[in-house]
Amino acid sequence: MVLLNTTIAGYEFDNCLMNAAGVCCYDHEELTMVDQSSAGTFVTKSATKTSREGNPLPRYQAVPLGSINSMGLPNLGLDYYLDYVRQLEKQTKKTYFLSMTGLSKEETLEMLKQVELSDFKGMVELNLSCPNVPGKPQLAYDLPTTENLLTEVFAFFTKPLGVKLPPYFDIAHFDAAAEVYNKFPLAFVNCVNSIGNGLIINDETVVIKPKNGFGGIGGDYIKPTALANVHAFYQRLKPSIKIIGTGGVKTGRDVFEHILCGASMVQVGTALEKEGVEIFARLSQELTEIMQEKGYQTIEDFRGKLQYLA
Ligand code: RRO
Repeated sequence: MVLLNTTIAGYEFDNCLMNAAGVCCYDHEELTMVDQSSAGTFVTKSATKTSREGNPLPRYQAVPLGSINSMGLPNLGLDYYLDYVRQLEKQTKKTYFLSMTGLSKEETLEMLKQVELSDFKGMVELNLSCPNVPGKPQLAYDLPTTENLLTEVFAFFTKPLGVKLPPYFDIAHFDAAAEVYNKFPLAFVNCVNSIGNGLIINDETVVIKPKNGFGGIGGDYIKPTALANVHAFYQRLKPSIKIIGTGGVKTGRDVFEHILCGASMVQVGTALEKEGVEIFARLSQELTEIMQEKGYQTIEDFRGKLQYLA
């Protein structure tokens, strides 16, 4: 008998798979589809205080090995997502993730105060890594500013909160980033957001309009980077900070590898956009078959147990 359940910050999930923020989570209709699929829960599109239209179209393009996007944070505003999740919480025992990111420190703190004062029972995923708002660098590449923000957040915020991180690419940066995140009572870190500011070209022309074609890369291109970030933070963070693995997941084998690197939960972005919510049943089946072959009954039997060459 194989079980795919998992735990983050003491909260139980029947299935370790869910959507990645930004995919299938813009409105009630999309969120309901994930909620009613085999996924263990959902995360909402990163919300700002008020709704945003985002960048001009075309702003997302799938290609054979992945995707590029420069959505520019289109969302329906914090109230919309908070109200919807609070309504669902009255009907089920599931724990949901609310993603948010302020356009300034003040906006982030104001939104978190609103969530703190509400009766929301789930977890917050604070997005420190949006690569696509013109003129706004990714916060998590500026560690002193990130530390300053998290210090102010945890001065008042008492609900479970984790952070969505961009990929880091240097061992010294893994060390420095982990030192900062270990200072806080984070429920989780989510590795990784898209690899920022790539370019995909068709014939002689870029494939998305904003930022002259520069955009966040997802899909097959980013799996090795995602696995490295999951494992680097698994090795460095205190055990109370769980890891959510995101990046390049389109088969049960990809899910297995994220868990082997240390992920307690695994999110699906580009492949969910391509295949739809049926992907969660397929990935669950494929992961179950791998676990059966290997004699694993739960994901804890192999989580983090990546082997090294002697
Ligand atoms: O909306 C976006 O352009 C976007 C966001 Br907020 C993010 O965190 N990651 C991404 O690839 N796109």
